[in-house]
Amino acid sequence: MENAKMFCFQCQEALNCVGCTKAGVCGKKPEVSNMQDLLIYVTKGLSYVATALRKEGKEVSKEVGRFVSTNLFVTITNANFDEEAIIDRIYKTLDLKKNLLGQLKDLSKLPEAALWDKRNVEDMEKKARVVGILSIENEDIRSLKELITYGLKGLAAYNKHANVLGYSNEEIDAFAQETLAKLLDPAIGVEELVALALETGKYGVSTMALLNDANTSTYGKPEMTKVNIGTRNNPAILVSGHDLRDLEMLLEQTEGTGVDVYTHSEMLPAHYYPKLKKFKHLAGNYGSAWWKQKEEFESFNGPILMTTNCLVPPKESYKDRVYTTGATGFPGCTHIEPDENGHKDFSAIIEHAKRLSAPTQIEQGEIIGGFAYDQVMALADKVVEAVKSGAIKKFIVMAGCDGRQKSRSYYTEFAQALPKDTVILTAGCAKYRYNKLDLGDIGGIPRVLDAGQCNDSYSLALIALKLKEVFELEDVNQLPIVYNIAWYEQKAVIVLLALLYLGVKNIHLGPTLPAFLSPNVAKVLVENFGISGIGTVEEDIENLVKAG
Ligand code: FSO
Ligand code: SF4
Repeated sequence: MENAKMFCFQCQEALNCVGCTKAGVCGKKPEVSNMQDLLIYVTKGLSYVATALRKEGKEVSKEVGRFVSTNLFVTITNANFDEEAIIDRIYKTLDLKKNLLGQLKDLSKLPEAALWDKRNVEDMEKKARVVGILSIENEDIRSLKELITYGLKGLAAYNKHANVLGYSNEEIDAFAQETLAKLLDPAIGVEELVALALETGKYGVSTMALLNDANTSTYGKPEMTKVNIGTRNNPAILVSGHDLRDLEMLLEQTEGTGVDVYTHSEMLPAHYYPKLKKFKHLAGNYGSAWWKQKEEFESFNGPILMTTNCLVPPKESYKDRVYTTGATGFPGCTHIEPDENGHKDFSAIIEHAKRLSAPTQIEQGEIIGGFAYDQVMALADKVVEAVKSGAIKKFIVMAGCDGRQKSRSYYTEFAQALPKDTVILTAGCAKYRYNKLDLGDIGGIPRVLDAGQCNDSYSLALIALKLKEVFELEDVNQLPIVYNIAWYEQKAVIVLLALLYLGVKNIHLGPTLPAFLSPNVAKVLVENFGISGIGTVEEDIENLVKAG
């Protein structure tokens, strides 16, 4: 790695399952990757100072929590490719830290990250080269510190979505900052880090619960909904990412303008919420998972609003139609900032849509979803009866992410090969591998139950805990539920840590195990939690589904 221009191994597509060293497989350039490393470093410094202030009994404002969350979110895979935007966040972080340092009584024993403050790009580049992932020599410590950092990135993303809806939790913010501060400690050991990883999972559960609360209180409880996947004849805007508040503001501003709005990828579950689906011009869902966007954004014809990841570097042919907001960014694409009240003005994108043609239809029909906790509980009698009668023999949790690697066809083949007395519980963009297959239903219960976005994996965990109660079992692992989870980026890491914290064992994780797991750390996960990779479809159907 001596001559590497960058090093990143945070996602499932890390080059050769080792790490990206020249440019990211995702399209992230070395300068961006390095500045993201520096942003994480200064965010740890800021978190250290905030934690020290709390220890002195002083109050740390909510703003610090929001700031830390946004910084972490900006560095998530496929969120922000704009070096200038990242440098700007570094400056702002240094300003905020300076301000907090001024309130701190005891300035002795502060780590370098808490004091470092250089604002010229040359110094920043130099520093960025020495604070990256490989600056930690011991591979097990590095592995655990990165596992926790990635978990915190996922947690931050969910926290941010809750924050924009007016929901926050001081304990979650304080935990994230305290943990980031601990990661600066060169003496922290393996045992402490393993415990911290699990604690991160615990806070992952709280954050997903907070977001669930924010979403359902604001938009109502998701309900069974059929979503149109064809198109209408009006000009339209495509909304991708996960931020429901952005979608809501856009729906309000497009109402009565003659411009339709379509969801894309992880925005699909917006249709399941009563207060969002009531908008008549929310016309349907266009396309599939994030990685197909190069073709789908082309044929959509209208402007696209990226509210969060996953953004793929846009082709020149449609780049002028891509708008970013929130944590996302791409050089040359228009970025929409909120005003001081969080309101975003989407008039430019709406006017842009009016000048363009309606989307080209690429498919027709409907998909069904909205099976989050409350909807499944409304069907509980049916579900319990089907399990008792043997009509449903097993539930397979196939939540997580989709990705571009060919090996992911495993998930489509696995879904197709499942016996007809099984039901898939899904959430996240992983669903696109099988949500358009005609897998039928069991006594009116669809064989693919989509709970929603990746964070709605929380709902799947709640369903499992409820079934444990109904069937009077002692352990959630005694249920006829198996876990075959596909991961891609860091939100899947917090979902995984959350499931481990909830006591779920024997999770199969694919299509490959994370590059950031050292052999020893992988061993800990195998021995303590029974985590394993995937095999062939035939082997896995035999071992996971038919056995036991
Ligand atoms: Fe997918 Fe991307 Fe939702 Fe991720 S669109 S891959 S885990 O951002 O967050 O499921
Ligand atoms: Fe490579 Fe993934 Fe990092 Fe992008 S996010 S540089 S693909 S490891």
